[in-house]
Amino acid sequence: MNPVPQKKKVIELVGIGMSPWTEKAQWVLDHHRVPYRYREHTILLGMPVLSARLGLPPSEITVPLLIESDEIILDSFDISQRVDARFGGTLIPSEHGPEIKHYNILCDLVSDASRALMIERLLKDPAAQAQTLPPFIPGMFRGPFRFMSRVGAAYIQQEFNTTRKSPYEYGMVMLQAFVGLSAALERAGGKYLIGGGFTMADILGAVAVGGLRPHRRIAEKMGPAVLKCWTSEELEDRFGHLLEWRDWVYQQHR
Ligand SMILES: N[C@@H](CCC(=O)N[C@@H](CS)C(=O)NCC(=O)O)C(=O)O
Repeated sequence: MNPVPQKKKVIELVGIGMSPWTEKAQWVLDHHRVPYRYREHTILLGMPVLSARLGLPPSEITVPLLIESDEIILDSFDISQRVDARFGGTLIPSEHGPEIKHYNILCDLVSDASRALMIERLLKDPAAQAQTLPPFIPGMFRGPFRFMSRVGAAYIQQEFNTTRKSPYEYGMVMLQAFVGLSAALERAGGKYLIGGGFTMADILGAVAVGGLRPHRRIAEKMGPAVLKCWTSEELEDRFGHLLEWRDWVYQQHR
């Protein structure tokens, strides 16, 4: 008798296409060529369905999240660690674990600052508000429905307390992180941050540099006004070398 065929487990990643946290987790999955299904999360509107599906209160849910069978992993770095460990640990070699965790903190600080600044800019820019509406809203309604983007932005502002620092202070967080990253890169010889080869540190550094200006891969998912909201023009010139490095890392490894 033939055994009953097992239903193939499909890994699912729920994320937000323009989010640096999603980019981090997705890069690790793609690097290891893991087959998975990607589902775009719609801020606010998508939460009731996600919450019902996962059996978790909305307050406990952030994206990206990875669903595999009955297991849910709710943090981008936890997803990265889990996926990498299963596929040989080449991105996070154990001897470099602590250093890589440090780069994750740097990446989180920059992502948190760039999200806060992006929301500040979005709330002042009607064109960006129209461009961030979900794709199912038809063109003629995008103007009148801009308020939905403002509600979504206010929700993120409250959920992640993004007004706890002033824009100036967020700018300083980014500046300090990029000064540190520049020094680390120079110390390491200008190519890879740790050990002379590609690791999770380079993914985290490259994703963090997205706080200056998103990479083309992410930028092409946005309208021009939204891209402007995600761009820190006042820092771009000073850290042009980091943008060049980031583009090189993407070209080689993404
Ligand atoms: N520590 C988390 C943070 C992720 C995070 O802040 N995600 C935001 C992206 S803007 C989110 O889930 N927002 C959607 C929501 O709260 O509905 C991680 O690394 O995955």
